[in-house]
Amino acid sequence: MDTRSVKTASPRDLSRDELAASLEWYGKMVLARRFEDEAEREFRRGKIGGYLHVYSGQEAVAAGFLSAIRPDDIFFTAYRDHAHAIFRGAAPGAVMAELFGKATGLAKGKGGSMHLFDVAHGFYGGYGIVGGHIPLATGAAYALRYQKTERICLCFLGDGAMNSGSFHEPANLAGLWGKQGLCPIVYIVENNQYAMGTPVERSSAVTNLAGRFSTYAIDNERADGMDFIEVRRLAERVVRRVRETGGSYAVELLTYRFAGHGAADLFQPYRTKEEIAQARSRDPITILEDRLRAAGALTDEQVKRVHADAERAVTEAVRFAEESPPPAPEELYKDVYGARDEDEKTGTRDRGNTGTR
Ligand SMILES: Cc1ncc(C[n+]2csc(CCOP(=O)(O)OP(=O)(O)O)c2C)c(N)n1
Ligand SMILES: [Mg+2]
Repeated sequence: MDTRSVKTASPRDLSRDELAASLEWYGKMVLARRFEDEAEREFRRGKIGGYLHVYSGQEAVAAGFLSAIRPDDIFFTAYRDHAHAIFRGAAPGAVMAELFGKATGLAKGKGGSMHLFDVAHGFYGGYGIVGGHIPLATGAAYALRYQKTERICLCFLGDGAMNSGSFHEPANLAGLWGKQGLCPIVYIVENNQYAMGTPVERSSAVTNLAGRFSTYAIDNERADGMDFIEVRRLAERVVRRVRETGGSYAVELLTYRFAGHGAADLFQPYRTKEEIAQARSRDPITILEDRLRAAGALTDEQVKRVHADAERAVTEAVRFAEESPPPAPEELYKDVYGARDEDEKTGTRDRGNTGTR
């Protein structure tokens, strides 16, 4: 499906709840975009080590789904994870401090951009190994039913991740367990059309990615991922179904990443400027802004205020990250596999013993 051909519904059909949620999430999406722009700048200033992948362009996907789940639900995603954390309630300062490798970061400065973690908000990470989180999310969904809760799990994954072996094994189990009402998971494929520089049609013989879930008897659908209100409607329907039945479900949302794959992908030789410009003409923030304006719910003044608030929050996040200390040396062997209990107490460890236990 070409996302450019999707029509936006009439603004007058927005319910009161939808209007309130849309206003709130418009602010969050503007904040996430501003955060990502700044993160890229800080990377170039040498403030952020390791690697950095920004989410700009894809905001309506995570926003739509995370606005539709309960506070006690959980979710997993890959390495393009800053916005997911902020959307779910992590302080922008704690996210920026993690990118800076500081002790006040969301993962104590030891995870970095790709490994955000915020269990208090149901966010189980942030994973750098493509497809590596899919088995974990599937097992977690099973555990939620096994423990007889009504909680559900969201698993965001990229189009590229669907070609990994670690996609197929859990998908098979999710189909199987889901039929027994034991796997309340929604797989949300963020089809941004590329895995690094490889377009979907060069990495998968079947380009209807939603349909590939049918192989495992997981019901699925495909939709536009650029309109927050439509994604949220879809999310509410799907989340309700998964919660009620305990069955698994998959959605493929068509979206686009506006920036390079990662901070080092400056020239993007695999796509044209025209293609990027065309995708940007359906910017999810502009689409939501237009819908809210058309509904008479957003004025120029409010838009200005939302942007000023985001600017202030991000400036404050950078200040917080800059001023925070790095992790203390004795933190080095904490929270890692293989540290012995007594070593954890003393903060020392035999460097010869690197085996995991
Ligand atoms: C197991 C593994 N293989 C390869 C890589 C290198 N790699 C990093 S991102 C990426 C592309 C993933 O694309 P997709 O799942 O579509 O996510 P997107 O970056 O588009 O959000 C690859 C191949 C990796 N991190 N892990
Ligand atoms: Mg992709």
